[in-house]
Amino acid sequence: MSGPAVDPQQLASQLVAGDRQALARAITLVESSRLADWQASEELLTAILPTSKSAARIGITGIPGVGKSSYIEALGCMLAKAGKRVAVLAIDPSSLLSGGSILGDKTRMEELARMEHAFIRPSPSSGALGGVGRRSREAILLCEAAGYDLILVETVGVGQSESSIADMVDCLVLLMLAGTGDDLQGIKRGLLELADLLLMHKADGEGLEAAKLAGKQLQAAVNILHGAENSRPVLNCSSLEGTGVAESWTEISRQLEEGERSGARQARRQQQDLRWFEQSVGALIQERVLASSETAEHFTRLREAVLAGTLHATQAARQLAAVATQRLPS
Ligand SMILES: Nc1nc2c(ncn2[C@@H]2O[C@H](COP(=O)(O)OP(=O)(O)OP(=O)(O)O)[C@@H](O)[C@H]2O)c(=O)[nH]1
Ligand SMILES: [Mg+2]
Repeated sequence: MSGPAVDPQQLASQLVAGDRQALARAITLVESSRLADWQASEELLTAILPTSKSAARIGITGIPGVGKSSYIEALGCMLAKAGKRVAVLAIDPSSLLSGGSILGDKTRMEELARMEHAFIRPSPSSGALGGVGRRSREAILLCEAAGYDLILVETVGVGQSESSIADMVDCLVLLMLAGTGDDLQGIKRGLLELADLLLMHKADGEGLEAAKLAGKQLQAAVNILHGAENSRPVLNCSSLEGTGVAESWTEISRQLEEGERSGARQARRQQQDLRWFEQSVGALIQERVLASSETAEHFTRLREAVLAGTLHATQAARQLAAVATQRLPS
């Protein structure tokens, strides 16, 4: 963050009171990689913790262009009109290349963006593995504290992202396209296993029949994957025409209610929190270690050696750990 120092307590109370600009500023603060913002960020998160309500967290994933933003626009508008407060965290993978957040997603959610009870936030993925923003979890907590009922997290479902997105939501929706080959469109089997609901998207116009057929085939494949008893539903959906959107919501809310009743949702969140803690420890230690310019230089040299093949990755990591621990106060 630039400009004058923020007052985390003030920011927290504005955010809890429903001030959308305060929420946007708060997310910027927790996303900041500036060391100087860390403390304010922690104070902010501590301040909002007691007020955090439990919103439903829903992940929307799928290959680029499958229609994630369009689906969120259709679903979000439907829910906002029904009186729900909807927050969207769109993790923009293109920012990996540009180094900044691109507002493209915002334009594909035009109606939702104009709605009084909606909040849309494109976030850079900060180069973190997997297209899920480095601080997406904190952003989710901030949206919850701001009183949103539903948090929709859009992320592109390629590469490493499957486990990270599944690790922060209560329900993961995977959008698929018919007729793009048997390779599951570059989507890893892992993601297919993790999806709680699958949508055969763009089931409209000339693509309708192909989508219906592909949907049936996908359902058969998912039944084998999970066993028929424990399978996940595949639904046809067109965000363009609005067909299947309400049905998809019926299924999502059924799963959320079922998870609430059985305790599965709470158990899932506990596991997610544990993994979050463990990952954070790793990431923080790395950040702290590299905060010293001497160790950072060492790190860069070792990286080059690994790249050149003159040093084995494990060896390099051990060497860095040895240097770093020498520097740590005992
Ligand atoms: N026929 C049809 N086209 C759609 C539908 N939904 C989206 N599209 C089109 O598909 C294209 C991509 O839609 P987006 O919603 O931007 O897809 P996305 O998955 O968010 O894309 P990225 O964020 O770039 O990964 C756009 O040209 C949309 O108009 C649909 O239900 N039917
Ligand atoms: Mg999109």
